[in-house]
Amino acid sequence: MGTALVYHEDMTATRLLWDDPECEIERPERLTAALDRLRQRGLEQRCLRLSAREASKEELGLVHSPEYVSLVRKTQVLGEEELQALSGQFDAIYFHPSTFHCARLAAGAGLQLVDAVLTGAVQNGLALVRPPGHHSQRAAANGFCVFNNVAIAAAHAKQKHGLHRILIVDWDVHHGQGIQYLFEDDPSVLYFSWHRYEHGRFWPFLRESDADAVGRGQGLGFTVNLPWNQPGMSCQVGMGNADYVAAFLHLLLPLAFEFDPELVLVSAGFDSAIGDPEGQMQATPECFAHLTHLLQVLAGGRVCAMLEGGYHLESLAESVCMTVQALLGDPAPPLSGLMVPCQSALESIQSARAAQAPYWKSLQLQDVTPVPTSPSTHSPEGRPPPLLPGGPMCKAAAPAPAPSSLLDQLCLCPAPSVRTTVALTAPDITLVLPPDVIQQEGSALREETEAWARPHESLAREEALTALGKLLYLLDGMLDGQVNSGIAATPASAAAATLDVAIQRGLSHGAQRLLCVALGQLDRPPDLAHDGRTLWLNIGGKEAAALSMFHVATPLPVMTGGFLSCILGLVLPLAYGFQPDLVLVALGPGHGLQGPHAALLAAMLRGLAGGRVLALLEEDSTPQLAGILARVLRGEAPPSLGPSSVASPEDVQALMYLRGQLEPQWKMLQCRPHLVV
Ligand code: Q9C
Ligand code: ZN
Repeated sequence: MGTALVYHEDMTATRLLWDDPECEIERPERLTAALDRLRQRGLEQRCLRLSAREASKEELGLVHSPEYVSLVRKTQVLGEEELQALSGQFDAIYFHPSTFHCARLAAGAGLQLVDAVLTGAVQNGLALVRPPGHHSQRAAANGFCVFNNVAIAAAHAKQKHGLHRILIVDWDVHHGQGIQYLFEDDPSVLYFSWHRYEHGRFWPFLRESDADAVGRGQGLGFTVNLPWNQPGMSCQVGMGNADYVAAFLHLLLPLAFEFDPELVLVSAGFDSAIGDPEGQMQATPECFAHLTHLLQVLAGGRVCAMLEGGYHLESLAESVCMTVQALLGDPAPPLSGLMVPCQSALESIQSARAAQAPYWKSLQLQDVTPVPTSPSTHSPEGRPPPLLPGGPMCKAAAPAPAPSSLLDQLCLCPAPSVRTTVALTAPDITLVLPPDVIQQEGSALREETEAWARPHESLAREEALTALGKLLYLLDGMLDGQVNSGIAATPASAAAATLDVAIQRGLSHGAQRLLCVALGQLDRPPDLAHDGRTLWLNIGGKEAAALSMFHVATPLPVMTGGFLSCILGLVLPLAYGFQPDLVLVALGPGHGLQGPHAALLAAMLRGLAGGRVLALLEEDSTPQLAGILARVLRGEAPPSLGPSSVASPEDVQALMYLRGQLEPQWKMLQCRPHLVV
């Protein structure tokens, strides 16, 4: 459906006319650097280019007072000294004769983007704007912000499009207190912001930026603040990829799924990226591809991002490219660095979860229930299973590369030109496939296929061999980088053996770390080596069991809420911690997943391994299931699940038990800090 890029060159006009070290970082080159890089990468050309229009007086009036709008209008005719004097009445603000025009274009760009998405002209988009907006208030400019672009867009989406639930994700490194004030009593706008806080010692130094500010009146629980405090000595300088992903998995996304937004607006500031002089954080640009990707599973993929801060031109340009790439549906480059959230981040996440727990069912069960000492479900031996010995991460596996110095490791891994291939035999499959999903004709050589099949009785039949040949051919295409993702089918009786061969073939043909998510009745292949190269995760086992840190089984959750907590609380933390370079998802006998659930799982797993995901289906799966999987694997948004039921007590128990077992090895599972005794 496409991605809009909204821009107008006039927005480069506003600039600082006098000396002010605090304001000089907000300069015109921010826009040109981002746009130039999008062009260089060929990303701008893939977007629907929209020229920004000015927001009208009425539109600005959706969130600002008429007096304030007139005040800003008057700056057009002021001289430099008057501009400087007026600027001094606000905190961290400069006015320029072009400010009014630029700020109206910035707000108008957001309105155009929302209109394009909500009328179905595009799926999503980015507005490249300045001045930024999230600090600006009903009658005040603040922190380089004149009109509150994102807040105006949200109010417009409610008023002109009749929306009832809008999620605003503010990943800028500063607290968007302007947005918070404008919607703090409004339950139709869920506002999430993480921000550098340092216990109140970081700008804008507000008490109401802390985690216990959760909204007022009808809006209680619809303001979510995640303050980043000074990391301790055990941590690096600022928050990094693992901290950001953990905040999404353990705080934002559970609430967001429960909220079930119709639209996601992003206050996309990139001063939260590495290199930024304001934020001093550590997250690399690829992290923004992941954050964007994770948001695209909400609201049927209707995501509108608008630029806020971001003052390191190189970091800003890369991060903008990563965001646009993700919006376009390209697979996200793997994240660099150890995926271990720092203690300070976990403390923040835990205190935000505790502050929000009274208002959100998805947080209640998990945080109220203490970690069980004796699980309700047992490993086959009836006692806690032995976990593999070893250090903080999977030492046996090739460790993820350590982060090298700052920006010198920025690289793009170009997506293969063929995104998704299906190796399916059903004659009516073409009817449900998008036109650019290739239907594979080829098969692996007969002799080779037979050699792989030989150890397995269930692969002796002709249908099983034919299916295996197609699967091996597809897998080779993925491992050689010709194809990004794919779907293969197998007769139900041969599912386990086919999966076994796929794992062996993947490992022997270049995969360093292979994640296998097996749904339904599929056992871990008995001869699979315990060398840490394969993480086996069975969803659909009889009981929750962690037989080693690389062999995890959990029952299939019965309710949508349980399914979501299983994905966000178990599957994705393990997957992000493991950093696979190949993912196999097998829907085996009795998997019981409905299309939308399977699509959500596949869509979220696509964030791993550079999108190299091979889905294995049973031959008698419906064409609809194959179709929906093909669409999410090529980058389309999964359908939204609708309001989610709560997790059943059994689902919660299984998750709690596995967390207790696995947290010491898989740090991404943690959503609270260690207790220091
Ligand atoms: N060193 C935006 O990012 N100065 N505004 C803070 C602390 C003001 C940031 C000084 C920063 C405003 C949109
Ligand atoms: Zn900022």
